[in-house]
Amino acid sequence: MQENLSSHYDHTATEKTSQQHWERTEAFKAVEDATKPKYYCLSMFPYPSGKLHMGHVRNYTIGDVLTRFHKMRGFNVMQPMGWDAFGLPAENAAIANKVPPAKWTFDNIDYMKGQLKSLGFAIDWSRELATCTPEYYKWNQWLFLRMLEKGIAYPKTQVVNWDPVDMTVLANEQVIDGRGWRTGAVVEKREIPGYYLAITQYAEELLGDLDTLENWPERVRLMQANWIGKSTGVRFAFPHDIKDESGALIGDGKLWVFTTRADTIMGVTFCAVAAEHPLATHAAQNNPELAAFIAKCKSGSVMEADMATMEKEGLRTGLFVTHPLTGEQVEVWVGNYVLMSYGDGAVMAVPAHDERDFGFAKKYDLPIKQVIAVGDKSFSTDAWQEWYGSKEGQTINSGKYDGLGYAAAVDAIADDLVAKNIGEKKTQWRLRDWGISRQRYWGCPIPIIHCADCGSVPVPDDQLPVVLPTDCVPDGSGNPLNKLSSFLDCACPKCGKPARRETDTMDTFVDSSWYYARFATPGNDKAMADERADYWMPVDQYIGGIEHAILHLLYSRFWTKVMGDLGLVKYREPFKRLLTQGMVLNHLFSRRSDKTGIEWFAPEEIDLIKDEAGRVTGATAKRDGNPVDYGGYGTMSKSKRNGVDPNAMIEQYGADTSRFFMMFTAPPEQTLEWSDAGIEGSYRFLKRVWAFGNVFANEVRSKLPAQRELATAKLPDNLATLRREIHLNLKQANYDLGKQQFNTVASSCMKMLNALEKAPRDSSLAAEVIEECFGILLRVLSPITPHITHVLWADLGYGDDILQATWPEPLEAALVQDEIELVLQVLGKTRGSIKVPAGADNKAIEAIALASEVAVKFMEGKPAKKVIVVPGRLVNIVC
Ligand code: ANZ
Ligand code: ZN
Repeated sequence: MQENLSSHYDHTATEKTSQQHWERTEAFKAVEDATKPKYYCLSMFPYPSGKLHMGHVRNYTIGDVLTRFHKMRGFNVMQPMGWDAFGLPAENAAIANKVPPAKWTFDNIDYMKGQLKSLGFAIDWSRELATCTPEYYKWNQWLFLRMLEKGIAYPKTQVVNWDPVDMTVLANEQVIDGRGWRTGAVVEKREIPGYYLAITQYAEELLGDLDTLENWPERVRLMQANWIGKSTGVRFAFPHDIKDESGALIGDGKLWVFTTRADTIMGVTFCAVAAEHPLATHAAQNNPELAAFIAKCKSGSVMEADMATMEKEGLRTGLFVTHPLTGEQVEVWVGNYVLMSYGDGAVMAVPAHDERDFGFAKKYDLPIKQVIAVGDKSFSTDAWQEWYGSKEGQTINSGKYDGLGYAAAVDAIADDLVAKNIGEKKTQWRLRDWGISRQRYWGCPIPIIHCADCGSVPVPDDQLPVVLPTDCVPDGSGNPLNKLSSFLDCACPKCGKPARRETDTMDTFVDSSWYYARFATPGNDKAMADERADYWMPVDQYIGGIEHAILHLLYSRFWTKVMGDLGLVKYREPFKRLLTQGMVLNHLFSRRSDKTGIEWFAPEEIDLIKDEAGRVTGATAKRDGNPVDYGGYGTMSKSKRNGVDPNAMIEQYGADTSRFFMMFTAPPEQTLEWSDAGIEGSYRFLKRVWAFGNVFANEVRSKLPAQRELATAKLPDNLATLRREIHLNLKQANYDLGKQQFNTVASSCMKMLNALEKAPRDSSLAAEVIEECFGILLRVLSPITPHITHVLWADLGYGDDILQATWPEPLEAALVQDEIELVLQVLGKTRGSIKVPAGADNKAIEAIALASEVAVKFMEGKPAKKVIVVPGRLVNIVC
């Protein structure tokens, strides 16, 4: 026990002491231990972009609170950290600063690791990994080769963005308004070979297993389900006799389409095909206008989100196909809203019942034929009505199918198409296979060797890893590996002749698809995952941003299932529970000018104008006093200059204050609005905790009896009330921790401190109650603010290490109330209240009520006819 607790709260010293203690005792080193329940807590690892932003701080604080809470609850806890270290920003930095991406990346890692350490996170640094190291990415390559053997990885041509000036492939984010980000040249679409992973083979399992992820946010599961996009419908063909130049029937004389609304088949008035469809290509051969339209469609965006909102356009092909059930001739159009990558790249158009077809038919004056009726609602071609697309109605104008509901009509029509051998029911998936080839330098090399004689040959396992040279400095003109003979030139593993190495690297989503499993298998260079992964996996709690709701989580789930099928791991889902934290927001200030466009101001460059209620109504710039536009709260971002630097905050207020503010201000899933006042308030709270530590050291500790008596003593009212209040708050805090509502845990701590500050300190019993209650506060607070609680716990003599302390549970004895208060009514009118012993039965309560002063006064001497007791609430005397 140290006697000299400093009188003022020195966050820098406190944090240094605690962090040194954790380092010295290897407090967060995780060791497999079958005798304890394990808890693997993982926050999404950062990209080493340069420095942490507040979103990181929030993410990792949430993970740390959960980690520390579970550790104190007796779990064997692991919280690792690493670096998602490949990717484009390192190449861009290389171009700008002429340093190799490797150096930039490792410098950033050093710096950011220091920042993480200064926040006091309970991380097992012995498991640290960076995905750009050969020890790690060797296993990307190894698993890729296993996938290749199983047919899960396969080569296929892919469409890429081609910058004709730099002669290089651009990532989607390097294409700005259709032009290359560096050269400004109009980007072309090119077809080049690449490797794909057959995630679609797992579509059914990826969808079905979403049901087992009960502890994932509902909206994330929904987003995944929509992305996988299972739809059941009918695939059938319109026969035709359109032939190519060689006289062969195009597509064997069948135009295939996929529809979820086969019940509307008698309402088809035209067909529409995608710009890339063979019929479109054929029709364009002697139709320059159509050829130009197709070229325009191909160069445009293929984002599905854009498809929904863009202007629908099309052109006639002059070709006709035959309706399979009516035998009528149906005209074929090319439509920009038809995707080549979905279904068969063609649709049967039913303008009466499909909104896109409706818009298209109106625009080009094509027939609209109603074939579904809903009640007696009247159909008009003037404007689209929501009910036109309903599945609730019955077929009309459909010949022999008239009068059927949705399911019956689909069945009858599918049966007839099957009988004609021209269609069948089919399940269609929106999910596409995952193209992983990137024409970039700073990524994991794809382990393939190209030989003139043998073709594409996999690199043998004993030649792994294919090491990426780390001293290249890209200059923007394409992948430098293509000019590096020391990398390129190699011998063919099959025939031994000179051959060329593949220079494409893997999508960085590959790196993040299995890092969580590697954290459990550190240092093993013989296996991708070992029995330690069986112990730690799956991750019990995963925490990260909602922006990763779809791709990262889906790829990780897929990767896990592939590893499972290869017998490498025993689990089918990597993340048991998922928390998606909200964004960190701050005020936005800007000024528009004709010369420079929009100019953003950092909050510290601004004076706020507030109304009487303290609401911000406007702002002026400090530099010139002129008004700037106040844009409310927006996500912190570099470009809008409303970020707050974690370092500055840690220096001024300390890590504990930052952590407390993050937890206290909003529930973890919600957005968090930055506020200087909130930071100040958090700091003040911690100073009060420290001050109370001084009260304890100076006024309370000396009064503690050698033999503690609290367990058996009868407490006076004021002490019983204090103790009850602390235990009630503890009960609430434990409940909220279970629900991951850390903001209310923080407020329970504040309530505990309020109560403690008012506590009597005049007796040995009071000292004992304070000792117990402050000990509870310190432990409940410790996952959120671990430094201050570590020092107070040790220096006030509670124990050596608060991390080793047991988590407090509320005591029943402290929660019971000796007396409870009941409302007293006479003839149904509330007249006052009475106090009764907590365990009193109705008879005893009646007696106390009738004898009370209030009852005697308002009964006016009349005898009681009846006394009604509502337990715990009131007594009503009828007289
Ligand atoms: C006719 C029809 C009538 C349709 C109707 C809908 C309503 P989901 O549910 O997302 O699977 N479709 C099919 N292939 C397409 C493609 N390559 N590009 C654009 N649209 C395509 O969507 C299936 C529906 O999307 C299909 O059902 C088809 O339009 C369209 F009253 O067929 B429907
Ligand atoms: Zn060869």
